[in-house]
Parts: sequence; C-alpha cells; structure tokens
Amino acid sequence: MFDELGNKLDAALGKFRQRGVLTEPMIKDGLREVRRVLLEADVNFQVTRDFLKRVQERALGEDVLKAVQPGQQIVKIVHDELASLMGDGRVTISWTSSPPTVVMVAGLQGAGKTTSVAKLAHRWEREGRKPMLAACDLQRPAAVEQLQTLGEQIGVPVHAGEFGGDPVATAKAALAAAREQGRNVLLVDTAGRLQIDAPLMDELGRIKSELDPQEILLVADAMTGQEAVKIAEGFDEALDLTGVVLTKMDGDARGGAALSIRGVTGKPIKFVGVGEGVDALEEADPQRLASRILQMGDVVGLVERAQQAIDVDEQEELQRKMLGGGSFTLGDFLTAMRQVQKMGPLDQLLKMIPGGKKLRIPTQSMDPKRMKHVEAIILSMTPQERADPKIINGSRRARIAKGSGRPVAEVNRLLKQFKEMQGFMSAE
Ligand SMILES: Nc1nc2c(ncn2[C@@H]2O[C@H](COP(=O)(O)OP(=O)(O)OP(=O)(O)O)[C@@H](O)[C@H]2O)c(=O)[nH]1
Ligand SMILES: [Mg+2]
Repeated sequence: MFDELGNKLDAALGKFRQRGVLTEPMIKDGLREVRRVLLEADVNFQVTRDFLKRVQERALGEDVLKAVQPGQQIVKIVHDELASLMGDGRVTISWTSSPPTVVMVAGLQGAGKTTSVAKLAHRWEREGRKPMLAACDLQRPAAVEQLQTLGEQIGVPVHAGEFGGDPVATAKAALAAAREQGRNVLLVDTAGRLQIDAPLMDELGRIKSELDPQEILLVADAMTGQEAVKIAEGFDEALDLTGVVLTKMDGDARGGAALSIRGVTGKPIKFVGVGEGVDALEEADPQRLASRILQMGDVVGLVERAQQAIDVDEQEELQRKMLGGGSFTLGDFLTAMRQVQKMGPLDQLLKMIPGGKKLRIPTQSMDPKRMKHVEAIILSMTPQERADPKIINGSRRARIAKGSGRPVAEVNRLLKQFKEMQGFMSAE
C-alpha cells in the first residue's frame, strides 16, 4: 500500500530531518519536492496545492524555525495534514434504530462491489449483527452465483433475483425478506458498467428510492488513481453518496485516489479493501493511513489484525504453556504458527511496525511455502511424537521425512529449532 509514494515522501522529508536548523527558503524548497512527489502519485492538482499551502502556513507560522527539532516538526505537520486530507477521524456506518439498516453499493464494473459487500457482511456478522445479502446485479450472467458462493463461504443468507429480472423488484423483495427473517443489516449488491451512463444511474436511483438506504457506498478501485475522483463525483451527483470503499489498496496504487477523493467530493473513505479474501477489509482511519504513507507504521492496525486472526482461548492456552505452566509441544508450535499466518503475509505485517520496513528480517523464513513444509512435517508425526520429540529417533525421522515428502535434514533442522525454542521458554 502506497509503497512508492511512501518511499519518495520519506526521501523528500528526510532532507528536513537531517538538518538541525531550517531556514524559510529551505522549507519552501523541501515542500516543492513534496509537491512533486504528490503530483507524481496522481494526487489531484487542486488538492495538492491546498495541502501544501496549509503545510507551509503552519510550518512558517508555528515557530518551527525556532523548534529544537524543526525537521521532525515539519514531518508531523505533513502527517497531520495528510490525515486531514482523508478525513476528520474515523467515520462509521449510521445504523438505524428501526432495522434493517440498508447499505447499498454502487460503482463501475470490476471495481469490487460484490467482493466488498461480502467482506462487509462478514465483518458485521462477526461483530454480532445479522446481515443479509441482496443480489441485485441481474445483468451480468454469473453475478448472482458469485454472490451466492460468497454468501455460503461466510455463512450469510443471500436473497437473489432472477438473471435478466428487475433489480428494483428484487431489492424490494429482499428488504421484505430481511424484515421477515429478522436480519438487521441488508447489503445490496448492484450492477456495474464500464462507464457512468444514464440507464445505470436510473436503475440505482430507483433502487435507492425503493429502499431508502442509510448508506450508499461508492466502491472505487484505488488503482484508477485520480480518475476515481471523477467517478466519485458522477455517482455522488446522482445518488448523494454517504461514503467510499476504496478497493485494491494492496496493489501498487499510487495514492492519488486515496488522497484526492475526500478533498474533491467531501465524501469520506469508510473502508479500504486490501486483498481478494473475505477478511481483506479494513476500516479507513485517516490518521493510520497517513502514518502508513509516511512509513511510520500502523500499530493499531497490527493489533486489530491480531485480534481478528487469533482465537482467544487458543492464545491463552499457548501463553500459559509458553510461560512454563505446561509443556509446549510441537502441536502447540503448529497452532502458534497458524495463528501468525492468519494475520496475513509477513511483509505486509512488517510494514505496519514502525520502522519495520527497514528491519532486515529474512521474510523467507516465514515464506508460506516453507510454513507449509513445517506443517507437513509436524502433521506426519504421531501425537506422542509431537508431545515428546525426544522419542524421535533415526528411524522415526526417516518415517516422518517420507510421510511429509521433505528431506531428513529438514526434519532434523525443525527438531533442533524447536528444542532451542523450548530452551528459551524454560529459561524465562
Ligand atoms: N487485490 C484485490 N482484489 C480485489 C479487491 N476487491 C476486489 N478485488 C478483485 O477484483 C475483481 C472484481 O471484483 P468484484 O467484486 O467481482 O467486482 P464488481 O464491482 O462486483 O464487478 P461487476 O459485478 O462485474 O461490476 C475480483 O477478482 C476481486 O477478487 C481488493 O481489495 N484487493
Ligand atoms: Mg459484481
């Protein structure tokens, strides 16, 4: 997310950081560099200009020049202003007091609407709500099926229309079904087009007037850069959006969309999509996004991921064992490893740790393929062997190697590493 923009801004701001004393021309010079970086990242021209004006005013006005660490202070100003470009803090969903809360999505073809409604439903279901999905894209063959498959995967019911049928009638029927079945959130998936056109807007407008949704979220692809802003303006004019879901932020989006959408349309980014899986959705938090752009890490995001991925009971049990309250077995090791894996790819996690990108952790040691090998080796052991690896003699090693399809040397290495780990724990 924002790798290139982050690196370049880091370089531009690095000049400030290095200097003990800053003069006004130095500040102006440095900010020109920031401007170039933002424009290169496809941030809207007007947004960039206003942004720099604010940064410069503050930098020259707040006695930065007399500060002990003027460079750090400028970095902080840039951080704060970046955050306020994207919003004034977290904006949440407005839940209605007379359920179901209706959340409708709109957007161009392939933006990620269907995936995003499934992700949202999954998130809310885990928060204890009772979502229902409405399949109102009746124009693309297989669209209904796609949503049904996702619904099954996350265990959320889907109310679907017939291919070629009337999406407005389907939306209406879905709302009635949600009421009847006591579902308190209705998420409405809609059809997309290659570009904004009148029939699409008309259809969306009619669904809107039928359902009177609490939320109308534009799903926009971050990879489209500044173009996303134009799209947002078009949809906003027709539908009066309540917010935006910015998808594909895991790709190499340059940042233009994320930094310009709110500035131009005034509509907040509420969620960001960071992958194809149903878990790959985060609440957008301007402060945190700004920290990530400036590579200051995202500790809150990290904790949130851990909370979502980790089973609390499992975790407590592991902790007890690690602290010496029980014997930590290879089976526990496998559980711990799986928990870390569930949090996401290690290179993504490292970026969320302040300075993590600069840590030279050999990510190949957590390479999913290698993890799979370790898993295969442990699964080829008997429960007895997992509990007490000391009994694993030469012939057992050969059997485990054969069973897992890995060389004996690798089995040996794992056993050795595990023994060292156990040593650490008992030393605590
Ligand atoms: N990497 C990544 N891929 C995503 C994300 N969101 C959606 N996708 C992928 O983008 C493609 C299109 O997603 P859909 O949800 O089908 O898009 P849509 O807007 O419903 O498309 P139409 O129904 O054809 O208009 C799929 O391959 C998704 O897996 C994301 O946040 N990250
Ligand atoms: Mg779709």
